[in-house]
Amino acid sequence: MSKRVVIDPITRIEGHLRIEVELDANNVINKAWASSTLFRGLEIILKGRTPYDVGLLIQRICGVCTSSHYLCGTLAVEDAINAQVPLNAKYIRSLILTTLQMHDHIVHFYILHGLDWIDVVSALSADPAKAAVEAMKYSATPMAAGEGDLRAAQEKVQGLVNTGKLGPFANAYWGNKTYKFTPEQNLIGLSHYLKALEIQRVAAEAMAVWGGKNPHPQSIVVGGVTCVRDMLDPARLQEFKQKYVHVAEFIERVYQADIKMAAAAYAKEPSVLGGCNVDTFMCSESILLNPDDHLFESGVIRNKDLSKAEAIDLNMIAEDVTHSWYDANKPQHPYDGTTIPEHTPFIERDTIVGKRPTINEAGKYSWVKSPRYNGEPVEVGPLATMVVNYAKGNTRVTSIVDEFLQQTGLPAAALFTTLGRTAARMLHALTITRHGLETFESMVTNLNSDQTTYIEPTIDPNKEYKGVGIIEAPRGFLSHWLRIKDAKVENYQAVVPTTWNAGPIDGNGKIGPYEASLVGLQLEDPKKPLEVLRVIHSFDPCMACSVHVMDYKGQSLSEFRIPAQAM
Ligand code: NFE
Ligand code: MG
Repeated sequence: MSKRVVIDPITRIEGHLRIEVELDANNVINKAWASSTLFRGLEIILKGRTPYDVGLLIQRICGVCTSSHYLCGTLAVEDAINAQVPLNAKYIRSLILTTLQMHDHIVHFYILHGLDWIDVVSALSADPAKAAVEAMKYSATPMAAGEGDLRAAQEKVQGLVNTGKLGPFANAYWGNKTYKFTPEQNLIGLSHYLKALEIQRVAAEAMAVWGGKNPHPQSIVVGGVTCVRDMLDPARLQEFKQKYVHVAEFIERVYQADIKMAAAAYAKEPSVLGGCNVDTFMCSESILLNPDDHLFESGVIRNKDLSKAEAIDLNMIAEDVTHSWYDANKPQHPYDGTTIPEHTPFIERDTIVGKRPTINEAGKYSWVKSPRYNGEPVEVGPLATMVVNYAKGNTRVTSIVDEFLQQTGLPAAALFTTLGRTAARMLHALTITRHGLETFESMVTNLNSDQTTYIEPTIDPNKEYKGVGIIEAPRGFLSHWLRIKDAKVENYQAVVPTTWNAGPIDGNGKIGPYEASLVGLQLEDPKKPLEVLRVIHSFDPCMACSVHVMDYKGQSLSEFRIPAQAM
């Protein structure tokens, strides 16, 4: 008889995500459903607003990919009205994205995903001297991994254990058999987790040099940027560079080393060697290095074929809401997309912990829509960027990926796994880290002869416009689609990376990346489904911000329902 397991909330992500799986007699997942349980309606809020405010309003979609929606919304307006943007502004925007990617990937691997790989309890029994020797295997210049550093990290966490208040380390599935690091490797990972808390702050500060603050920078406007004084101040330029180099060192010496350690320790762990069951991958162009060159090219690959990539045809994008809590009778291209909430309840059924409300998979079950490309589900994110650029023969990518595969002894096919997805994010960060300063140098050179940062745009109230903004956010391909009428926003649709990956089944019965990634996964213990968390976390989910309040035992204290028309 099949068994139903409900995991809600999935923690260490942004927002609300519920996963339900059905297990066979051997605890192998044969079906999985992903549900986002919070409606927000930012697209509706924009209607009737001036296009000049789009960026500032739409950036509130998210506090994690802090500047993605700000920039993407601004680009959509600029595309619509054909605004000219000076080269200096393009460089600044690119630098903001570069530091966002570095920040986001570090926070993801260490704070959100790391404890799926690192068993903190095991780290407490490690020998710090032995661990320091172990760390030398994965980096010629380890950081926060000397014997003294490791002993200090161990004592810090042991101190938490002694007080009985585990803080961020409470309520995890410690001791699960699919943890594969030795105690010494776990201690290295734990020390780097603590170091990452410090480094992510530096990355946020680097972004704030140009953005004014973080999260949610303020310096991007339709037609350019406003951080003129910072760009022209040698002290600010140097401050940025120093912070950048500080973070880059962590990515080179720590993040890279830990992923190599994980690739070695987890090379035979079945639960991380699947988890990639959608065949199409897509990414956009990103990171402007000079007027003629982006670090990453855009494209699509199909059938996991690393030998060829196609150009993206934006007309092939449509969002299906057959199983999403919206009203629409056919897939919609985002220029004409609607956001009409239509919520339906969960249904009671047996689960492994008794009768519970569960997803009604025959009906609607998620606030996430299901974007499709030419009718196919698509995985987006750093893995997509790396494999599309690998297929295109982008030598900045092939050199880094080939070096990693050669050093770890993994075949290229291993990229299409949970382990590969987690490794690809590090490789993405590493590629950016090694090239991001080229953008900075191009800007400094350009400033010698051109100090333009803004060209005033115009919007004709008697004209209708439409435009799209596309960028590569940390979680992947992001597009914002806009129509303008009477100099106001007429329609707005954001098709977000997590929407591509987390959407429910579509009207043709095709399942999206999250749900597909879980099928075939075997669980050691259905009541401690660490394997599910590890697979889902490898996508770096970002749902929406929370409105529920929980007490420390996980009891729901209250629930707030906001009618859609009030948003
Ligand atoms: Ni809210 Fe985001 C990124 C965007 S969502 S984190 O990256 O766009 O997938
Ligand atoms: Mg949307």
